[in-house]
Amino acid sequence: LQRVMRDAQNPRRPVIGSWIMLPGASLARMVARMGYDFALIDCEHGDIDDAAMYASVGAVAAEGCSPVVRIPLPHNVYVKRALDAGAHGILVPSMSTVEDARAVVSYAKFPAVTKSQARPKLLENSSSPSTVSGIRGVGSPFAPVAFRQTFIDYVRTANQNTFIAVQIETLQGLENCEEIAKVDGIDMLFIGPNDLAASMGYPFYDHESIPEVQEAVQRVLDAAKNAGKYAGMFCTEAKHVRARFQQGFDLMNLAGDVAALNDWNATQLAQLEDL
Ligand code: 3PY
Repeated sequence: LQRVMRDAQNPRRPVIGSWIMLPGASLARMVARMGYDFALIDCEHGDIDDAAMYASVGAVAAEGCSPVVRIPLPHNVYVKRALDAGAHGILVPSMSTVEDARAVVSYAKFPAVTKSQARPKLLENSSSPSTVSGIRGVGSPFAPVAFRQTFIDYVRTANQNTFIAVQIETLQGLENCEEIAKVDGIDMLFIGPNDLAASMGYPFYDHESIPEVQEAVQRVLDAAKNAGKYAGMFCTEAKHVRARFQQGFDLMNLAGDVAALNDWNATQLAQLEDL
């Protein structure tokens, strides 16, 4: 995903993904073949447990699409499981403080090479891939498969390659978004517009129609761009993806499996209502 994001800057194009809320490798494989840049496996609100997450991540990666896991909370165990399964990136919901943002980065990054004399033999030719250092444990044999790398190449380059996106979707997160964006290792601010609107006092509203929420959206976009980071937005229709891309966002999802199932059935059934 890091490479996809970089390549999408020049010439500029939107990076687009689909949201997976249902378990199953077959479904994940199907979505991954639809032409999206990434598939978001939603372990926050989706019906996807740890075993299903592993299966979906592997299936998406095998199709050459980037698996991104939305973890339930900014906790070490969720970051570890998602990255060890082979997620190319994580999306962390409800990021509200700089401290939590720094903690997530440390969970997601291996310790950086700091003592050249003490480098293990196999790593002897590696340069420290990132200035960001963390506490992630080395050991998953599955993540290298998802990146089509050898184990040692994966460990050497993972700090550079794993993509960390955090969701700004609370009032506190909005207040701190400029500082969160500056945290080294955070790659993207991603807006959860429904939660953001709810935390601003507008639950159950169409956030597109509330000027105050749209000002907040612009503020988060500016915070990301001023920090030299990517900006992402949750979208539910192609026209929203187009508009947000034109506004300056880099990455958008187009709501996925459950939404498509609901919409298609509702539309078709409505056409038969007169019978
Ligand atoms: C939001 O809109 O709040 C989201 O997080 C999308 O799932």
